[in-house]
Amino acid sequence: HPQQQRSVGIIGAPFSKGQPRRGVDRGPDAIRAAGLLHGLHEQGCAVKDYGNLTFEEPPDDEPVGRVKHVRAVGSANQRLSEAVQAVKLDGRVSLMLGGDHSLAIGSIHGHAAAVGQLAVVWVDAHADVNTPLTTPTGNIHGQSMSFLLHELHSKIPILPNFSWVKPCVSAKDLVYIGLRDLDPAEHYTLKLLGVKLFSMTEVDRLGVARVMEETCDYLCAKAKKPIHLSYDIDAIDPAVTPATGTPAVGGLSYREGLYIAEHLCQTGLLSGVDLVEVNPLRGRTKDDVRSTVSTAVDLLLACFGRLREGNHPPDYVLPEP
Ligand code: NNH
Ligand code: MN
Ligand code: MN
Ligand code: MN
Repeated sequence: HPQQQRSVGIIGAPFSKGQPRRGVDRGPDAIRAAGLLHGLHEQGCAVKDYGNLTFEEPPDDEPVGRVKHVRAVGSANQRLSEAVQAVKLDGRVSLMLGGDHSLAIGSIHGHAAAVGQLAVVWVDAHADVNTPLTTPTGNIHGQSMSFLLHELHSKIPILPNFSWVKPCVSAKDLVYIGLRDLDPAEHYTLKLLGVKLFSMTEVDRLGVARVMEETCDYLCAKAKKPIHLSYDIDAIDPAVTPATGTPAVGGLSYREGLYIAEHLCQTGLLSGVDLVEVNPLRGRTKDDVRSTVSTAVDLLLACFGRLREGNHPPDYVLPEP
C-alpha cells in the first residue's frame, strides 16, 4: 500500500495522573505545535483533529492499596475509550496523543470495542504489566496492560471507576519491542503467559529489520487482525528523546524507532496508534525538548505513510516542457 490515502483521527489526551511528574499533560499541544497536522496533510493524509479531551478531577481520590489516582485514571480512560470508538466509527485510524501511558487502557479498550480482536505492538523501555497488587510505585502507567489482558483478569482487584474496563487482548496477540527495565513481577508474568517480546537484547542480536519481520509473522500467523501500536517515547534512547518521565539508557536509535513505525505502516493493518510520555517540562535544555517532540512527530509521520526514500502523490505527472 505504498501511497494509499490514509484517514487519521487525532485525539489529544492531556492527562498525567497515571504517573507523578507534572508536564506530560502538555504532550498533545507540543506535538501539534511541532507540525504534526501540517506534515500529515502534506503527505496526503485526510486528517481530522477531534481536539483535546477534558477530564474531571474526582474528589477524595485517595490511594487504593498502593495505587494512586485510581478514580481519576478510571474516569479519564472511560472518556478516552468512548472518543476512540467515535473515531473508529468515523472510519479513521485513531491517533491518541498522550499524556501518560495509563491512557493505553482507554485507547485499546475503545479500539477493540469498535473493531473487535486486535493485535497489539507495545514499543516501550517498560512492559507496563504490573498489576495493582505487584506495582512497586503505585503508578497506573506501569500497569496498563494488566487491565487489558484476558489472562490476568483473575489477578485484578475491583477498583473504583474501573468497572467498565473489560479485558480485550489475548497474550498471544501482544508483542513487546524495546524492553530494558522490567520489575521482577512483570518479567515473571511475561514468561508465565509466554508473551512474545523483543527486548533490547533481541534488537541487538537480530537487528530491527528481523525483529519487525518476526513481529508481523507472529501476529499475522492465523488472521490479519487490525494492529494497535502503543508507542512510549521512552523506548527511544534518552540521548534522542530525553524529555520523558522515566528515561532508560540503552534504547532504540532514532533510525530503529522510525523503522518500526515505517514497517507497521506498510502492513496496511495499522488501525490505532498511541504516542505517549512526551513531557515538555523534562529534559535539561530547550534542545532536549525540541529533539524529543520532533522525534515524536517523525515517528507519527512514518506511521501514516512517510518514507525516508521519499513520497509522491498517486496522481503525480511530470510537467512537459
Ligand atoms: N515499572 C515501573 C512501574 O510500574 C515504571 C513504569 N514506567 C514507565 N512505563 N514509564 O512505561 O511503575
Ligand atoms: Mn510545507
Ligand atoms: Mn509505557
Ligand atoms: Mn516506558
